[in-house]
Amino acid sequence: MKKIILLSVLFLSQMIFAQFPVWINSFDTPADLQGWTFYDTNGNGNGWTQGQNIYHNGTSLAYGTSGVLRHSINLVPTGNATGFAGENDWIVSPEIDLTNAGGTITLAGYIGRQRSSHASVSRDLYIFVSTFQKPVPGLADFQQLADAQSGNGATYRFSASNNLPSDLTQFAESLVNISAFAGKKIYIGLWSNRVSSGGAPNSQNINIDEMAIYASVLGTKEVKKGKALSKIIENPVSSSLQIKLDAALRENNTTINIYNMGGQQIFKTKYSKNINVSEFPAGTYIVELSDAMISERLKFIKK
Ligand SMILES: [Ca+2]
Ligand SMILES: [Ca+2]
Repeated sequence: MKKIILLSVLFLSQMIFAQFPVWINSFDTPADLQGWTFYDTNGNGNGWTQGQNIYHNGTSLAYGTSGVLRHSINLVPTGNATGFAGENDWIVSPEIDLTNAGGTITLAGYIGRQRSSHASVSRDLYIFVSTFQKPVPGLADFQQLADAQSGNGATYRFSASNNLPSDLTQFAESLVNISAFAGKKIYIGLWSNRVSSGGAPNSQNINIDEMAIYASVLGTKEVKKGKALSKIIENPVSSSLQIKLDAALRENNTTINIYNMGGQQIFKTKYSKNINVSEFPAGTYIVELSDAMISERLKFIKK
């Protein structure tokens, strides 16, 4: 199942030349939703959640093996959540910092359906721009975006309905151009609702295997001026990449992702003081340090 996602990323990076990852969430573990805010607005105990994907195996609904962000009105193995007809649930991301991102900025979602009869898994996305007056949006700000499509942000739509794989355990790539938010700090809100008019899709039962933002231009300045940042102790690197971690990053929760200059992820591991990169070809790489709350990116050269 992973394979298609890696291929999708490969495809994306080939399609849009030199895409740098700015933000990636694989939704693989509950820790991946740290900092996200959940709103079960109709109070039925059912809403957006992290867990295994749900799909129909031909006989009944079952859990798959992918860690996803999902919204389901169907229960496993059968039946519906109580009060599903009134679903009106939101989830809002933590702040996503695009101050270092420019050029073409693409938001990618890897989306799967839960039943073969659900041809559409379109989902509106609401993007709120952080400002000095209102740095952190509340639910009402997103509801205003959804209602009037006004306010401090914009509406987009994930729409994977035309290229959904017939295999319900697989995911289709949906791309949204969010270049308008270059240099800004944003929040992404997802709404799962039963609105039947006005154009907002009312289909539920969605699995999102991964969301990512890629930029064609990445500033070289490091973000968060004036604060302690992670540092690469010796750069260029011969065999062991040594990183002194920013105190703001929680060591036990920090993941290391390494990308080549084509924007492809080539390595992932838990943080440790010495990371063996002796097998890497000589060249320039971007290492991303992330503890789900905070991400930092550093460049290094492999000798
Ligand atoms: Ca709900
Ligand atoms: Ca995943």
